[in-house]
Amino acid sequence: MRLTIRSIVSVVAVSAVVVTAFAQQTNPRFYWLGRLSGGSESRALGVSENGTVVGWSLDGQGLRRAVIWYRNQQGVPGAPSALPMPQGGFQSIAYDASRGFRIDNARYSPVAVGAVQFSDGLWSAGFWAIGCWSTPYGEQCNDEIRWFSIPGLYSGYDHFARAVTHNNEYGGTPRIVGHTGDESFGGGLPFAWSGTTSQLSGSYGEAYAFGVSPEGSVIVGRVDRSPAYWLSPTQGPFPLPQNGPKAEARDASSDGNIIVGWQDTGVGTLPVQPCVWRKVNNQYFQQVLTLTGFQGKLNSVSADGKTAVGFRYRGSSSDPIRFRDAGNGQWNVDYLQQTYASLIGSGSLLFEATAISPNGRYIVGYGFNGATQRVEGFLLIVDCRIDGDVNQDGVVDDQDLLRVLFTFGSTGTRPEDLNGDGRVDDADLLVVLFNFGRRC
Ligand SMILES: [Ca+2]
Ligand SMILES: [Ca+2]
Repeated sequence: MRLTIRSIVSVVAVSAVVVTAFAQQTNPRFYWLGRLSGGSESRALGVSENGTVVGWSLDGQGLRRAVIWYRNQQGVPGAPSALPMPQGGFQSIAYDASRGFRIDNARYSPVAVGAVQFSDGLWSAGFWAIGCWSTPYGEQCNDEIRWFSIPGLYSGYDHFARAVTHNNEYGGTPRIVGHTGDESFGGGLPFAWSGTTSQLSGSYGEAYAFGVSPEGSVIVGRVDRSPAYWLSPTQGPFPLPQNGPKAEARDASSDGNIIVGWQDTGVGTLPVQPCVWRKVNNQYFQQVLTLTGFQGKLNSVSADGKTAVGFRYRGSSSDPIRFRDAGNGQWNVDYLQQTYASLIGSGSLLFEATAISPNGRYIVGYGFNGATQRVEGFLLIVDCRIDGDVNQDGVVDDQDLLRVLFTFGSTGTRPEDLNGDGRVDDADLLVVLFNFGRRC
């Protein structure tokens, strides 16, 4: 029965993708993220709603260490901080980040999910957070961020926690998803953790959970060589239409109506294509986002399903792509290297966009930093506009307040007239005060 439905919904629409240059009216920012001391390279793999970035950096011994980049009061990311290594661990990776979540009587924030490799060689899935618990004496918290191993996984296998919900902002079910094994080896089994660990339902030889929607209602991944989704640990896997021998779902929008990933058609010299699965009338339709001579993959999508990021192959290298829903069934594509060329600077090359925050404000990835001559993670703040930021430096502070006060009573078009009514008055002052301290 499922096969019949599947063949009906396997409508492959090759989309006309429009390449456009986007006007930069949003005061975007771009930052290279550096490396751990002595390390030769880094990757940014995940970003939370408030622009905290996670990933890995090589350390002085050439080992991978999970790192987190916090941002200062002005919104500028600092040097990477190594996430704590649990006893017996020697390598680690952080794949995704959220501001935090609450499960039963525990609260965790911020949360970086990933894996630690222990001295027996096996990778163990878990997360880093400051944990707090309600007790009869009030809430008790860890002093600092620590590693929490996800219990109840199969012993003797590698495990990787790949994605986390962003439910501080979206409600829903707090959830971490991941899989056993390495992508390059067979035998993966997907799991989900919501305080307790569940194996995702289904009978398969090889399956992975790579992504979860921001509020946890849709888990996406792959079963054998086909893209799939789950609605809960016990509901699924449900197939997504594919065209070719292999395809993979990587991330989902908040309502689950948009799932992004890629497929390999197995045909020709450019077989790997970015894909969007769009749910219409309770059926998913596949849309292949392709241009002539274009191959690539999508990694991540915003909560509203309107912006997806990934990369296209360019010979032996690659370059980050961004697709934006044009609202008429078509998608606009742009290349971050070109769109933000003036911010990135000459001599630097971006390779891949690995994630976009659910609010669409932050994009992370990695590339070649011409200034350091190293491969490093990057953070692109796409939209740096904040109400009340008169001088457009990305933060609402006393400078903005003074600008309004010193021009109080002026008329005409000026930046201090924040509500655009032609007059600087108490209404504009209130805009600054209500947003005081906010940063992009
Ligand atoms: Ca300001
Ligand atoms: Ca005004």
